[in-house]
Amino acid sequence: MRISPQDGMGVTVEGFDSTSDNDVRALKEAVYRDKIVVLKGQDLDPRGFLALGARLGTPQAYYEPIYHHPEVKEVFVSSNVDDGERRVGVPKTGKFWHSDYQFMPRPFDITLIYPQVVPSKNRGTFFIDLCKAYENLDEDLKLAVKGTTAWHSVRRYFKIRPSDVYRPLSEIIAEVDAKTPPVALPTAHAHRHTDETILYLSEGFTQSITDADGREQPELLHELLAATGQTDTTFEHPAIHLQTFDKGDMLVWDNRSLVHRALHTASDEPSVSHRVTVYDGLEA
Ligand code: 7UC
Ligand code: FE
Repeated sequence: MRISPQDGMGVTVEGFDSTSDNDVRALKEAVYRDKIVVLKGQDLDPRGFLALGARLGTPQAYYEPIYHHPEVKEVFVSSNVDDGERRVGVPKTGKFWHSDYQFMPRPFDITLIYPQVVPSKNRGTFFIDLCKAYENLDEDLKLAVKGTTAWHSVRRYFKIRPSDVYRPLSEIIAEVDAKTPPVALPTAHAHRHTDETILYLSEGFTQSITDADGREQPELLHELLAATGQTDTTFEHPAIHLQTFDKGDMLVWDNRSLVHRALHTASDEPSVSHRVTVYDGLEA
């Protein structure tokens, strides 16, 4: 396989062979070193896609079954295609800054996205590197982050399921809060697989930051989100990388270092993506 750097962030890989131990090892190294890897010219069915994910770690099926691929539950389906009968997957997923499973006790280590039906315009995913973001904080903010805790929740972006129709909203919210209570992590913490410090917060899932005495620090949260580029509605902040893709490309990224945000086509063109997420190392 041949690795070439991209402008801004990440690498592209030509000639990746998902059955080669050497290629899989090199892919994993590239994910933690370069953060985003675009594998060109992949041709895998959902089972083959899951098998590749399983070579990078332990795949996890998404906790809400409405996202599951009908044959392979570990494959998460994002799709705006609705034939009026049986819909597969969920439309407009991840259209906000986040890291996958950031609202769970353990977020995923690696995410793989494999676009299946690729619209002609407005396709891609925005990324921001939260390790770089920590490095670039001014000393005052670094000091302010020390000893604080960030709280993450799915509440703002939990999607109503077909089975929720006619249920009281209060009951659904109570269910979400019981099933996925907010999780706490040190705002800045060490990456599990590198020696970098991650400023682990997102505009979509981080609901608050508390100081060592448990007091909420809303201004600090806002300042940090702004410093990382996550409040820039023009997406021109220098930290933002737009990753585009063509049919056959597979995107593999370090889900702990990066926050991402899907760019969904504004037209009615069909768009379908498959996703596999894995834990790399099962110890907590
Ligand atoms: O529909 C979605 O945007 C899914 C989102 C709430 N969670 C994706 C994840 O893996 O955290
Ligand atoms: Fe996502």
